[in-house]
Amino acid sequence: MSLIDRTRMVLDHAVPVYRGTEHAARLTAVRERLDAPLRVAVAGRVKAGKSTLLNALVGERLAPTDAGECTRIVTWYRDGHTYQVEAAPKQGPPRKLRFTREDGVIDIDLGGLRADEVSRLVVTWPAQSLRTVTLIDTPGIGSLSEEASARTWGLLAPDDEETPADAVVYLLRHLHAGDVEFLRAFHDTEVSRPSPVNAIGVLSRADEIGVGRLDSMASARRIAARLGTDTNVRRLVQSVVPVAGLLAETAVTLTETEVGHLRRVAGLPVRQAEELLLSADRFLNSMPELGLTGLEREALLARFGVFGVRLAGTLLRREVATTATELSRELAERSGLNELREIIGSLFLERSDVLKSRSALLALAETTRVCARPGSEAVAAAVEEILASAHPFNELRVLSSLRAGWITGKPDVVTDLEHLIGGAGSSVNDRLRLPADTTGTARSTAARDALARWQRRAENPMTSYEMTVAARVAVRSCEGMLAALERVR
Ligand SMILES: Nc1nc2c(ncn2[C@@H]2O[C@H](COP(=O)(O)OP(=O)(O)OP(=O)(O)O)[C@@H](O)[C@H]2O)c(=O)[nH]1
Ligand SMILES: [Mg+2]
Repeated sequence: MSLIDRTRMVLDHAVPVYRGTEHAARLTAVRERLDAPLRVAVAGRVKAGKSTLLNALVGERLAPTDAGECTRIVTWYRDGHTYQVEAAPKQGPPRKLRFTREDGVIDIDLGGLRADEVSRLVVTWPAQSLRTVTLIDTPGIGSLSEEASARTWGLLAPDDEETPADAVVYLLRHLHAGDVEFLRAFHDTEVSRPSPVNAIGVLSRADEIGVGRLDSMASARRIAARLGTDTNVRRLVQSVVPVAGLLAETAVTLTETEVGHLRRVAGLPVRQAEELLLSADRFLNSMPELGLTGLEREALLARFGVFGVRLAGTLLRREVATTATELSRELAERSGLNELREIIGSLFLERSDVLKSRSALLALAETTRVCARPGSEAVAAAVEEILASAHPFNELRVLSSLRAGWITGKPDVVTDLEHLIGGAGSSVNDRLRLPADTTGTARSTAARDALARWQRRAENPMTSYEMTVAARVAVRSCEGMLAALERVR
């Protein structure tokens, strides 16, 4: 039986046990969540670019950026049939809120509620990108106000409540001591402690790293790679990718008017364009013959940043992109958005059943701990049994132990192990480190080789205890892959 089915079954047993208690509604919600999209929170320090990146992932400018009351409220963006915004006040029943939309940006009217009176907003929005994932925007952690930070903290590292997020995309502008502390608290859960299993790091506002120079993304990539090998970071997030969020958001919402304005910049000789873009100030105030008004220039800067204007201008001038559609595609690729999407796909979405089961079982374990009832002991034992024995959880535990440095070995052995257990994506080809289009005999041979290799390691008396335990898990992973390949044949 699959992990999610086992989880469903134990929840089905638990619901009647807690019927009539204050926990009943929560358990029903936990049960329903198993069939709903994965919940991914976007978190990070104040002004790290969270809302902007969320918009890029959705493909629409839904989340408010910059100022405004709503940036201080945890906001869910989920798919649905109608456009709707609902507030869950701390006191009283949920209520529908009015909203307007201008230039694609939505503006929510809190209807007299203060941000600190609202525990969360739920925006229901029909969008393809929200079919498989519900995105949660969170107030910045840090200096805005203690209360807003506390809300994000409560969402991601709850003590006695269900964890509303199954996974987190954590934005770092530069690594800050507060980030490490925050991620630690988030990962301080029972299944895997500390655990990088459900967190991805994003080096955000990547365009600003090279102060808007054309090679900014290359610099950001180097820094992200370095962060990704830092032991402190590795034990907290699975990998770190650089993303220029503003450019990503603009790329997926690009308008013909904007492209028209960019063509003016592209039409300049290279030297002049470079001079014009030496600083934001120059771009706004010099070269009246450019044919763009002050407002138009300001709008371009707000949407693209200096880096984006420079990059888009260059792409148009060199005819790497000639239409709005081509430009949008190029900018999305170069902003790092596609890479982030792929990583979210392979590390979160392909594994969503495991991550959802994990959240559900942790919530259930917590309920049985705080409230004993006739029958609750059996439920607790069943939960414990799944958490301790289900193969996907064993893989997650090995992954966290590897990342924490508790399992060590030669670098190529560690890399092999990390891939086999799904640390870089859970498809068979990701696990076997094969090109995405590999199929047939080449793939089954690779799986059999991996099985033989890890069986030898598991049985070798010279292998350390920790590595032996890990090797047994890898053997199970290989057997699972072979069985799956057998089924598709
Ligand atoms: N240059 C540049 N600016 C960005 C980027 N991402 C966001 N910004 C700008 O930074 C400001 C804050 O962006 P938000 O997306 O609101 O950041 P946030 O993390 O949601 O902020 P809070 O919710 O208030 O903590 C806005 O002015 C954005 O336009 C980026 O990748 N590059
Ligand atoms: Mg925000």
